Amino acid sequence: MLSRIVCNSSLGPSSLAQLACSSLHLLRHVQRQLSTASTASAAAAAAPAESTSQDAADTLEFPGGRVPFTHNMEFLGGPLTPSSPRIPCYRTLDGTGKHIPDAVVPHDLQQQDAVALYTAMAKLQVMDTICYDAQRQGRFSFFMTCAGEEATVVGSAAGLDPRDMVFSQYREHGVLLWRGFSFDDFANQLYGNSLEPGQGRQMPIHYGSKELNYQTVSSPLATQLPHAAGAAYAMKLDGADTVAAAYFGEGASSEGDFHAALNFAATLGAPCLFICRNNGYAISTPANEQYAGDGIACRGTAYGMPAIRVDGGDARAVYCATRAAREIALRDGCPVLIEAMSYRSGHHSTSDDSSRYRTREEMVAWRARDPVVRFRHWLVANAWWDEEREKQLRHATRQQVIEALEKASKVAKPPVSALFSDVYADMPWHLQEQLQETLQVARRHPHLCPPDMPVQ
Ligand SMILES: Cc1ncc(C[n+]2csc(CCOP(=O)(O)OP(=O)(O)O)c2C)c(N)n1
Ligand SMILES: [Mg+2]
Repeated sequence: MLSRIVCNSSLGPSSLAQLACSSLHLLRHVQRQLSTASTASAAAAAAPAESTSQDAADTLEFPGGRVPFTHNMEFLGGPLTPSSPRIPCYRTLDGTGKHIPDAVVPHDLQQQDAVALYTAMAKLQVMDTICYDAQRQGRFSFFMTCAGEEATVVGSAAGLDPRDMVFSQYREHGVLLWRGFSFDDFANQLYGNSLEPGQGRQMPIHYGSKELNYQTVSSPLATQLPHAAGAAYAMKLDGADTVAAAYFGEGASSEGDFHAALNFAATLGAPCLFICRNNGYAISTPANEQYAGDGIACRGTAYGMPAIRVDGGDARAVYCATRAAREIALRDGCPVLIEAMSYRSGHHSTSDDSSRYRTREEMVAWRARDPVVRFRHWLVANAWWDEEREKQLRHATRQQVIEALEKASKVAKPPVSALFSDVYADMPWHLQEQLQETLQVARRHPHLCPPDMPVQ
């Protein structure tokens, strides 16, 4: 059923009628084929050679399956219009957080898990707000929030197994928060101090954690996708019961690496979850200029993998879809594509001003659909959450984040020599020479180095 929905979506404006006609045509054709085949098989004993050539006259024998011939010259698909049919978007909570009575909820959240999921989303929101403001005050050089996408990121994280390897884009720090990355860990990375494993070699927000199975963020878009496909294939070869989870934006899906990754994963049967955050924008490029088809989910079918479109503002729906996708990937040995529809409520980054390319009305309308509030309404309706707990959580988180930033700001920066370390076990002679030269320049011109960076 799902693959049928996904296939249909690639059809054009008058496509429903076309689809009905071509489906009917196909059905009749298949019926004809079957009756031909049964007649042929009845005659097979007498004249096997003839039956084969009759069969071949009506179908194209191709590796992987028979392709039926048709006498109609039909093109599939075409440019979409606003009224073209679209792949439906799975959700379990309505826009106000009310349970939808006939929603399919195969893995419902029990109180403890639901509260944990909400807590992580609310903490993420508080941390994002404080870190955004801290960057604007000039405390560190760059920051990105995931405002508007908290349910997509934390809901999917909760649907994964902590052992699953995550390959993120950059707006998915909620997965780390869910897995136990502390505010200190975040703050140390943002300040690029000597306590962070990357030793300040990357820009802020390029988090990574070996312990939490989270590959370090890499700025060039979509490069994480082939890595994830490869890691998933390795898991399959090892007989592991884990998946690789690759996150990316709808903008990144225009990169060649996206297509290479999906095709490799599909043909190799690699248990990889491709989780697309379709948040409507790639910096200033709106989604309708990013692709001409029906979003990203339809591409899953094209590559031969199950795909689903889910309401990225419904944490419970994202959680259910991720758990189900994980089960399919491991059971059937195939990748699965999830397209989570949401909205980037914040600016692209601290270097962006989104009021230059989108209207205030649009932003206000989406902010009113805050996924954190929506999930909280469901919790409150279940009597699992109340105003007092909300106040305490936000207050305590605020204090913890501010303290973590304060502490991280006082930790020394990595030494200049960290520019050269951690590449080779034994530093080659030419790098040793360059290191000595760099140290001499830094000593001669101290103003070139940040004052808290040891020249050693
Ligand atoms: C290969 C490459 N091209 C361009 C960029 C510049 N760039 C950084 S983020 C971004 C937009 C990506 O949009 P999307 O994938 O939708 O993710 P979102 O920011 O919306 O979460 C662009 C174009 C880049 N980092 N890498
Ligand atoms: Mg985007």
